Amino acid sequence: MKHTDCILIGAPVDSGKRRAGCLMGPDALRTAGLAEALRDLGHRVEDLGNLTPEPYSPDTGEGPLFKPNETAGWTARLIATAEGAMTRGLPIFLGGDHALSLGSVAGVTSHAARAGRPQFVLWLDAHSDFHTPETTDSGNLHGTPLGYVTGRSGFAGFPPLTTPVQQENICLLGLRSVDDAERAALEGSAIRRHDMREIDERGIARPLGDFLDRVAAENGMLHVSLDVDFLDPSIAPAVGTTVPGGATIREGHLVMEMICDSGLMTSLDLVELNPFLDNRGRTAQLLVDLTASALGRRVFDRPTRAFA
Ligand code: HAR
Ligand code: MN
Ligand code: MN
Ligand code: MN
Repeated sequence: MKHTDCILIGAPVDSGKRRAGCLMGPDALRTAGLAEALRDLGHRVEDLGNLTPEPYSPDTGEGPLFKPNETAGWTARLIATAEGAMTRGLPIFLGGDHALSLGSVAGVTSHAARAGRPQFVLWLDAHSDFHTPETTDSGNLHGTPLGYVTGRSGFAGFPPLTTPVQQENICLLGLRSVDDAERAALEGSAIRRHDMREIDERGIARPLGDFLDRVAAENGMLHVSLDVDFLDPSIAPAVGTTVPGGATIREGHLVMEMICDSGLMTSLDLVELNPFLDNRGRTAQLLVDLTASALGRRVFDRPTRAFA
């Protein structure tokens, strides 16, 4: 297992939805021992502490969107931070709600473009997060990161996107809550999408393996965005938007183990953890364990993709 320079970036973004608490996420992940778990695997770990948004004009509360200016300030800060971190190692963004991925994904994608490599995105989530400010019913911007990074219109006031992610380079895994406007837009797109029904029928290894093969074939960079609600709420209760019928502990670990075996992951988000809703830290601990699996923790070494 090759040793990696892991860069922990606290992003206590809490402006992407109305229920507060994700601002405590980065410190919960630290308390659960994220840095120690990665060091135990032989990696170097640097913790940049917690970011703040770039200056923004106060949100007035008027209009359909919740805190658009604050979220735009976070997006600008995260784009710049992601671009810088990518030159030094593997950034791990400690959320914070999923609005942080407007910035993390846009930033790593602009770095990939400069390096002349295609950016791929694996989205592990109950939701598709493909809204725009014009299609969202809730006004919650944590439902819009994939709309922003693919270059959909309606993001006035946000940093202009230098490089959109190509639709066919995005894979959604774990879907079980998709709004009508998102479904219509997804069906007209080249985004790969796998709902829980398909995972029940075919297993999670096949769609993931096919996607990882494509990333490898195109020498791509791979950003993994792990939303806590990808997991079933019975094992990961600390999230505001629980949807029953999610991934099991083993499905979560298998995804991370396959990502590790592929050697392809270049950046990672851990998002939507709301420690205020947790049960004795078990969700934070599970995220630490899943991250450890993605970076080499295992019971035995075995041939790559023996099961594919
Ligand atoms: N689609 C719904 C909305 O736009 C719910 C979005 C919830 N998103 C997250 N992250 N929790 O996936 O409001
Ligand atoms: Mn999400
Ligand atoms: Mn979600
Ligand atoms: Mn909605």
